[in-house]
Amino acid sequence: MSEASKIVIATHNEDKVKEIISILGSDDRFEFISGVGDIDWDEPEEVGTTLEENATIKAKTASKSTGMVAIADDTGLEVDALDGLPGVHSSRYAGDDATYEDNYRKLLGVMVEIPLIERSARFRTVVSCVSGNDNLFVVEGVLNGYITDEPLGEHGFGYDPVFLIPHLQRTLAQLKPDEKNAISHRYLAFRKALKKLVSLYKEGLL
Ligand code: ITT
Repeated sequence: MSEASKIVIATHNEDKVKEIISILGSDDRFEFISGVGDIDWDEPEEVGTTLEENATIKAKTASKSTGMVAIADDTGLEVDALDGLPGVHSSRYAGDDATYEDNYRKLLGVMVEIPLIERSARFRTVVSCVSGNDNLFVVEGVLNGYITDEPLGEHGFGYDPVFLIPHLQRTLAQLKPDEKNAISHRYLAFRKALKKLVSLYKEGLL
């Protein structure tokens, strides 16, 4: 049996790493290395104007500084009533040092006059996989929902307490980690990514 391919998960966000590792599961063909703690790599500036550009910037930075294949996601919350904001600005919506709570409180404040029926939104995750300067693939996952008028639930992270899944009538933060990871935007994107990795592996390209 050939050696496992080492793949760096290029994020500095520990909450994301936990979800990604759990979604990817264990596979003898790959050794996934956490971008938080396991290796040293530069924090790239996310100067792109799209999720795809930013995911690729993160993956390229990690791949170049480690010499390994790297996989990164960039995720944004797109609110229809706000023309897709906060989108690529999701992590800094309430300012450079904003906490998760600062960001969702700002969102609730901005949307205070908007009725529930008009509060549709989606999480979009774009995953980019890079080897050195070569982009191997880009895939995405989307989860549709609504923005609540108050935070509910204590699981998850980021905007999860204000993101309602209509058919469950619960926010993402009211779902246990396994429940979120079975339906989420990140799940949908990383399962597609895993299929692509398996194909590349079988072709001997990893
Ligand atoms: P890295 O760039 O190091 O990967 P980040 O926190 O900046 O970490 P993203 O750009 O992908 O990660 O995500 C932007 C923000 O969107 C993130 O800080 C959260 O506030 C929010 N977010 C991302 N994924 C989320 C999720 O699954 N549930 C709720 N909020 C999420």
